[in-house]
Amino acid sequence: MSPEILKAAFADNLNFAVGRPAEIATPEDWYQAIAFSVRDRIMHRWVRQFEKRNAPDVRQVAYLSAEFLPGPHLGNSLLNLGITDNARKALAGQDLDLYIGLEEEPGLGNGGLGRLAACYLDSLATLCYPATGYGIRYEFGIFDQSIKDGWQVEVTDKWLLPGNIWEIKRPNFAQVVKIGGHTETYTDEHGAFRVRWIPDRVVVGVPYDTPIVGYLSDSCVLLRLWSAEAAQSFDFADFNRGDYYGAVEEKVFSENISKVLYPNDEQLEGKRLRLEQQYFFVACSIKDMIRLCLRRGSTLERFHEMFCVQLNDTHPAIAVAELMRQLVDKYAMPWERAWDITRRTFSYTNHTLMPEALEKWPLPLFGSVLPRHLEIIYEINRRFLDEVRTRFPGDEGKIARLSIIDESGEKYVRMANLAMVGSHTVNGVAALHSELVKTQLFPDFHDLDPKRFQNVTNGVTPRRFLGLSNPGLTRLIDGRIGDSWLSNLDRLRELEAFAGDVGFQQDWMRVKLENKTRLARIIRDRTGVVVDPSSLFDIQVKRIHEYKRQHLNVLHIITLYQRIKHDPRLQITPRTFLFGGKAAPGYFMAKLIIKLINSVAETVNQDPAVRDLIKVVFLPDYNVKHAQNIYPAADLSEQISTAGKEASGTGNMKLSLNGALTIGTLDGANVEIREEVGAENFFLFGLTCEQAARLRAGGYNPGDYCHGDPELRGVIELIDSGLFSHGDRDLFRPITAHLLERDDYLLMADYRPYVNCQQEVDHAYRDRHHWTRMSILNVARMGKFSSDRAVREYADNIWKLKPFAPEA
Ligand code: B1H
Repeated sequence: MSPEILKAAFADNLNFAVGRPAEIATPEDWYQAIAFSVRDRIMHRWVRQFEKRNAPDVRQVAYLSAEFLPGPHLGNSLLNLGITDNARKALAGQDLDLYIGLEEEPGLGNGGLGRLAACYLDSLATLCYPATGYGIRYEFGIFDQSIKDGWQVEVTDKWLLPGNIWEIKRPNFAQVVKIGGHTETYTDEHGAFRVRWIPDRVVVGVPYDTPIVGYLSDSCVLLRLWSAEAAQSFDFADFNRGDYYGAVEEKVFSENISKVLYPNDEQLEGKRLRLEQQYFFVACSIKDMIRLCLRRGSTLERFHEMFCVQLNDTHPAIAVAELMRQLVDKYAMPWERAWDITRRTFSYTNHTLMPEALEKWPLPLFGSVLPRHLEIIYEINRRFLDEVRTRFPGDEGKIARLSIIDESGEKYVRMANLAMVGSHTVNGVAALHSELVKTQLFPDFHDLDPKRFQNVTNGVTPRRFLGLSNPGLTRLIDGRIGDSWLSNLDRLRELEAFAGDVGFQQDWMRVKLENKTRLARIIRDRTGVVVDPSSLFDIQVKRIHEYKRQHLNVLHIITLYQRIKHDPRLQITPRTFLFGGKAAPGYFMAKLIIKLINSVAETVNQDPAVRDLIKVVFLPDYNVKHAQNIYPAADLSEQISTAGKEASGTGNMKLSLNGALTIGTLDGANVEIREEVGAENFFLFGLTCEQAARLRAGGYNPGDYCHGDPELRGVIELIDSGLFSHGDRDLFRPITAHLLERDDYLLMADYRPYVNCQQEVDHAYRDRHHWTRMSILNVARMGKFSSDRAVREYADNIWKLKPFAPEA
């Protein structure tokens, strides 16, 4: 695609699609013109892809996820099409990056889980796998975060306000979804006993399609997001009675379903609307697959040969019951046959062991939204438990634990058990996590059928998270090993040969410094805090959660602060501590941790005694766009969750891929990152997950650690003194009291090892050549953490999916 052709395309689109000739065009107009031009270039791949995907013998994967966090499309699509440079040339003199930066990102996810789904779409497209991502087109995605007086304030995310060029509405593929009501039995024309569901509401799901283009692959995958609309043509009783407002109310009610993303990362929100959202997008997606299957002239007997369906956590797990309902109730298939097809269709990824995230629905609520599904689940469960009984006669405890229905008190439907029973494979997202899935989460299922359990360690796309966000490092790497590593990340290994090359190290340091200088400008513009780009950039960006232990990081900061105050001549490596992340709006402790970070920042940053040795910054509104500016500038990556709590983490991979060294616990994928980069290039501290379990079992007493460690005691006392809270001694008491009395996440036990390890970091950073060597080796050994590797593993081991042959 030559610069001339692109230039003409931009001009055409500016005139004909945007309707704003160059003389009066604003940067927003230019953004739109360029985006339209890029979309045009994607369209023909899309059309071809559609034909190939729906050819008779092609099996495709449907990735069902309540969340997708793709990030802004324009920059990434230019990169993946390989036309960034020519687009720049075509715009001679204009600032392409400015236009790229104007795009609102679709914040249709909370964090790692939604971003993982987006990385997988990028890799599926790049590797030419036939795939569709199915989800919800939330009108309001994850809230925008602003900080007022140190507290998080949530602001509605209006991502659709400027319009969304990347999506195409497909009203002709809309689906009708039933909700509520009751079931009836009847006898059909063949005299067979059947059930039908009489809903008390229906809503229409309208798909919006976004093509996700692969990297230099000629391929793309479809992201199909469902939006809820009222069923206007439906004969509402209200309407018939002439109750216009009643009917409008119904419309508003229907559209509520896809209105807003629940912002509770890893915390169950047992709300009716959330269940309706889950069912809504699952029902639309399953019906869409059935439509495609029948359209291809296939019978539903072969559904599982046409589609494999990956459940991204339990949020879409109702799909198991929905497919059964469709096959049995609508298409009159015998139960056994339908169940066989269902079990061959689904596989389930577990993303968390946190008890508060495990989805379960109170039975009455579930039954009132999905009466027919509840009956089907009972039948699935009855048959399943019969099998269990024959294998483990008399073991009622086991039966109670395996049951899809929790009957230990108030009754619940356990979505994880439904997903387990209805899937042929379950996988965890990092080696350690997958072990814990077997031993802690589903030991009884594991006894029953160990072969069903697999691991697929998460991966991230190097295109967005290195190629796009870190052009300086990308060019430097290209200069040494060529540019094929971007689609074959293992090739980064070739950098090992240059790890000790002083000239290369200097270039490496220069790029890092440029990235830090850029971030320092962003920090100044967005927060007013001035930071020194030559200081060590110590970064913790992720959702705020007690298990992720942002407050352990804060304890270290206060430790340094105390030391500096006690010893005015103390020399330490100057550091900039950067935090970013959103707290669930209802999560009191997480919000208080944000306030604590900001309060410590305020005190430390303006205290002359600190001599600018440390600076603390909370960068508001951490999202994909900001992440892309942050990762390239990191020296140190904080991955300090309590061992056994972080299923995988993916920020850990992105930071390391950008040359940050990790300080971390043996948790999630940290374990494998350390294995890959080498123990000598990783700052390890803290309890292992076995040690943590033993400590808890032996009666953990956090107060003992505090009392036995004067420095730690000083830190807690300083917080309680009101120094960081304008004399308010109670403000942070919920945090300190929790740490001293319960400390569920073992901060007190890990404090001393953490602080000591940070001291090693401090020393290591003084030897810049050695540090840079470690940084180069980290990048060189990140190949495993490409989402290309992860997607290949899913395709080979779980989906049994073949890529399209490359085009001639
Ligand atoms: C992860 C979630 C999650 N695990 C419930 N679980 C949600 C659970 O809105 N909800 O109800 C939303 C999200 N998210 C994360 O998944 C893990 O914590 C990370 O460790 C992991 O890297 C990521 C991707 O596997």
